[in-house]
Amino acid sequence: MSAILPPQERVWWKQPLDRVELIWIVVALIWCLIMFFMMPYWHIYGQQNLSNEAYRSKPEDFVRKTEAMIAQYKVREDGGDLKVPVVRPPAGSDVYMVAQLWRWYPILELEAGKSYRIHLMSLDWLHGFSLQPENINIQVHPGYEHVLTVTPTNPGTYSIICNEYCGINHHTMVSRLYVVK
Ligand SMILES: [Cu+2]
Repeated sequence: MSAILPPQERVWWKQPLDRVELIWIVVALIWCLIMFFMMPYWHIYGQQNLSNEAYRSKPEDFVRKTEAMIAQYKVREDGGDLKVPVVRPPAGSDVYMVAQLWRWYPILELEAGKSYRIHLMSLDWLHGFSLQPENINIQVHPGYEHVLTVTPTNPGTYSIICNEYCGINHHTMVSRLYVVK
């Protein structure tokens, strides 16, 4: 029998299963199960997927928390004429960063080896938080607070770029993140 011709028996599903057919079904099922369990396994042991959280939140509340953090932990200003505050929050704390047409605000300075909960929110459109050269890349939506729990390990200056096209100055929506010893 070939698949080009219609089946001789119209009720083909009541015919006995061929051995080869059965083997293929079992092989396909086992492979499906392997792939299914690889998803949680690779999330935990592969260390590739972020364990991030997202909560509905109001932009004004988020701005308030961000401003409070800046007022308390600002250490200097950066970015030439742009005068972007650089904030060095205490280790283990909740830190906030606003995404807005077309900036990231403020600049964070984190300590290597310490954990932080980085909260991100957009105040207008969809933006993308991409941390270079690390493999961290998440969408930042308005009305949602995205929380990443991170422990930076290597001191250095990291780049943040917006990688969701967000308008005429999208290409200028860049910032940095400092990790210090
Ligand atoms: Cu953007």
